[in-house]
Amino acid sequence: MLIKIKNKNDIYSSEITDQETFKQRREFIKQSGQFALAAAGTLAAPELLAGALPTPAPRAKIAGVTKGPFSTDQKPNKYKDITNYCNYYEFGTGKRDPAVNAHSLKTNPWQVAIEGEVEKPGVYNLEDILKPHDLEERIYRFRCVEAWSMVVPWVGFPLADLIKRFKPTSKAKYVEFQTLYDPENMPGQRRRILSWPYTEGLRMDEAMNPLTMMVVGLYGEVLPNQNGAPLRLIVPWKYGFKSIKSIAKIRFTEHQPTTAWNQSAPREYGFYSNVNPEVSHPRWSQAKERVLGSGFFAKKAETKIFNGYADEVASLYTGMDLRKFF
Ligand SMILES: Nc1nc2c(c(=O)[nH]1)N[C@H]1C(S)=C(S)[C@@H](COP(=O)(O)O)O[C@H]1N2
Ligand SMILES: [Mo]
Repeated sequence: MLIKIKNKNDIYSSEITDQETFKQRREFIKQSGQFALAAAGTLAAPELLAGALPTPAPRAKIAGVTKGPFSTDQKPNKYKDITNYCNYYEFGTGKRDPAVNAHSLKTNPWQVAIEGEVEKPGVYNLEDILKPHDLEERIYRFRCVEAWSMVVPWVGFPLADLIKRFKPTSKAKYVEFQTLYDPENMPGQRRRILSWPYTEGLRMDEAMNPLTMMVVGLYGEVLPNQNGAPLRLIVPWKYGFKSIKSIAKIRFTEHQPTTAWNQSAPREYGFYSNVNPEVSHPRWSQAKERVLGSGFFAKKAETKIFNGYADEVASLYTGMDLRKFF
């Protein structure tokens, strides 16, 4: 990721690319004068380090998980890579930082506030949020805006099923999500990297699409903190930053919500953020991706429109100019 630094006390970042050449990175280190952050950036190739990655402690197995629809037949990435190569700025901007730091997140007890244009608002215990839902495993492709991708066996259930239970009103056109705000246990929130809490949003039809998942597990086990425990979103046809972690609030709104990355860099991160090889990020192409685990020197893969999920979601955007609504 490319981190722009104004001065020591005013650190803000734009989403970051690890597709950059090492030369650019060195240039950036020179310019930024912040070696610590830049050094974290040089760890952006887990393949090179694979041998050195710690095996994460096993988490509790989730019982009664069935095979869900929409799974890709691509081979999932290793648990080690998925849990050691994360973006979770509340725990640091380096890919390894969340694995090292996210143990300080307290996921129990956990509550989720349901707010806004909805018939059954309230603050619900996580158990009550999860109770009625059967859990399924879906192996999804996942594409970060930084032009790397991986394949992940998530455990969860369709967001649509949860939304229906709370009965949105006819005014509910969008859904906004917020991560927990807890600067004491989330050290990144003590720095002005983004405007906290991390916020994301979907149009109602995107939220109701059967691909959109509420996720509680990974590889059949309870989700590790660094991957967004205890409850996160997964929207597989959008860039990774839409898939907000550790959700503490779900708000139904009439108007399009602001999102953390759009607020921080509106020219770079739009509301829709659909994976689209034809629409470049202002600072890099989105045409190709590096598949994690394929080796740092492996040929890059072609990025597919909607991350390969066009059959399921292209119709949501009929008539929209995807360059304008990026
Ligand atoms: N709260 C929160 N959610 C977040 C992020 C974050 O920094 N904070 N990073 C996003 C980005 S940029 C990506 S690519 C994915 C990464 O998910 P993973 O670490 O489980 O692969 O989480 C997204 N959700
Ligand atoms: Mo990302």
